[in-house]
Amino acid sequence: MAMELWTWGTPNGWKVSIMLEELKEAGVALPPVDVRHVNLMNREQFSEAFTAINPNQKIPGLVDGDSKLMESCAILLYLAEKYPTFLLPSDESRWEVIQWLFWQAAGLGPSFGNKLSYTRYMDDIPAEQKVHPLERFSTEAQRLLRVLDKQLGGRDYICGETFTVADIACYPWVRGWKWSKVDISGHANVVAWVGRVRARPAVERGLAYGTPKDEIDGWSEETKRRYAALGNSIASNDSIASNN
Ligand SMILES: N[C@@H](CCC(=O)N[C@@H](CS)C(=O)NCC(=O)O)C(=O)O
Repeated sequence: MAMELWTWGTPNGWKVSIMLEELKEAGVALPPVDVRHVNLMNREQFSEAFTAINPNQKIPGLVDGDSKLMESCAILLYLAEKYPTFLLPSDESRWEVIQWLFWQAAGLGPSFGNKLSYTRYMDDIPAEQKVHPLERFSTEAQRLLRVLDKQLGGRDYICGETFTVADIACYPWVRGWKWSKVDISGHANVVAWVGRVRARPAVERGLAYGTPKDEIDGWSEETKRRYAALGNSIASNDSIASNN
């Protein structure tokens, strides 16, 4: 029976699509995956069909037989437990991986996500009301990057030499640093890790769910025009180091 992945091309969605592709790359014979696109621009996350799967009305959602799952990191754990591989080790390092997974869910994701929202999407809020949240989430994102940079010192991946679900959870947010305007360039280990993770074939395939292949690393002119036509402003990337 096919699994259903309800998703959209955003960081929390990419966590699950990267996971599915990494499992395949690791030799797991997955059942067919039926990808259902939940268009956030059209507010499809609030549809009855999606709400029945994810009462929190945020992508991703996974349906596997009678199981309906929400929360990207819970879905990563579900898939990792159902299909055991190096992505969630079974030795003593398992809890190190799980703690970094929770660190992402409770810290990195919300900070980058909030910074992104105030930087790019909340056009209806007066600029002066954005000053405090931009400062707060920017400062916290930089603090978290220092933690990640230290953890990555002398390691290829977050929990050592092996790529795990902790990397899968953190990468999609960090890779979008130009979009969220969270400058990672002062964190050399993080910059090297982003390049290392991006080079994995399964990561490339996972990022292509819901995103044209030639737009994985940047929007085409046509997509920029489409977003602009919908009334979304395309802010420039020139001021990444600022809190805007
Ligand atoms: N904690 C949730 C967060 C999910 C989330 O915020 N998804 C975003 C896309 S990255 C979303 O659906 N946003 C639409 C909305 O907030 O209405 C998870 O990890 O799954």
